Amino acid sequence: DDMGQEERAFQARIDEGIKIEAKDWMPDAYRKTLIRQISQHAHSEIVGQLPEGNWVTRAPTLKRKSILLAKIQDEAGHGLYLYSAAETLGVSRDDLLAALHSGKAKYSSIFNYPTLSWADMGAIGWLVDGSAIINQIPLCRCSYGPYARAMIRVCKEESFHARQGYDIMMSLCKGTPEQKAMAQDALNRWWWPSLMMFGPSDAASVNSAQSAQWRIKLFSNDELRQRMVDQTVPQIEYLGLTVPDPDLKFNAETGHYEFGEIDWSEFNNVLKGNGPCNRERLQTRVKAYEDGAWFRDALLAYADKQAANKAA
Ligand code: FAQ
Repeated sequence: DDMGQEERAFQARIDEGIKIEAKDWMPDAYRKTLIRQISQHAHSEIVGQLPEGNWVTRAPTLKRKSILLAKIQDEAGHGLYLYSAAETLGVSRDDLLAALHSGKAKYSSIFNYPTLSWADMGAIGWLVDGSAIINQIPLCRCSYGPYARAMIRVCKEESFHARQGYDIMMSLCKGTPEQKAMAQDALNRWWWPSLMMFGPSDAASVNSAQSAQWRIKLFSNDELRQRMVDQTVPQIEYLGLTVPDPDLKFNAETGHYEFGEIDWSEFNNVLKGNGPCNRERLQTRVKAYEDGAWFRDALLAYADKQAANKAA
């Protein structure tokens, strides 16, 4: 048995469903895994603002524009929540941001695809936030307290996002033939990347077994992906649209949809930084950070002045 006594007690607490808190003892590898996942998640929320940000000035109505703005601002809030959760594990936000800006850190593959039409705002809310919810509802019960608690509010907001996305799709599908074609085109382009959000297949997922033992992962990548397909295909049918997968079929015995092979070479390529928008997304983030330097400097100068006044 290569587990020390401390580690055995730690695992026993996890098995009992007791939350681990920031100041509790934890194995180094547990801390590292959480920093990895929570920071990747935070970066995803921040970079995830960019594809939709492209459409704020082109929203078709004032109402759609205010909803889209609120949604994008929610994502910024989720990012800040998650950076705070990561900081409880002893990393600094500056270091996490530096890793993002240098291209070292990962963020979700999905945000490296372009948003070509207004229908993409519908498809993202519906499919991307929809997938995010399926992945994140179980995280509300994960073993690390600060992460689990952050997920509760995040999931409530994601539900609003998913509904606003489906509402855009419904309007387009009830509209002119051109509008319905836009909706179908957006579904065609976002369907497979949304399935890739859940990560590699269970057979290829290097982190899953350990994360499951630590109750960071309560369901596997493939289980959650299947849930997404089962939940979404009836919604596609309700819209009168077609699933862009010739192999899709319902298995009445299992009660699940069987679907075609995911193009893992595309997924791996996006992870390597070679997706359609990887470079543009990173450049935009770095520029936003650099353009904000004067503001961070001013905040620090103000804080220093307050501290000096207090000391005097
Ligand atoms: N993209 O061994 P596994 C949102 C990496 S939702 C990029 O299976 P793990 C809301 C993975 O990091 C999106 N990389 O890894 C929103 C690992 O690399 P590493 C964010 C991916 O961690 C909506 C390697 O592949 N949600 O932002 C992806 O056990 C609309 C091997 O994979 C979360 O982050 C991918 N799709 O499972 C915002 C949820 N998949 O680190 C704006 C929390 C895998 O060893 C607009 N995260 N990789 O170098 C998780 O649940 C997990 O981290 C998984 C991956 C399930 C993503």
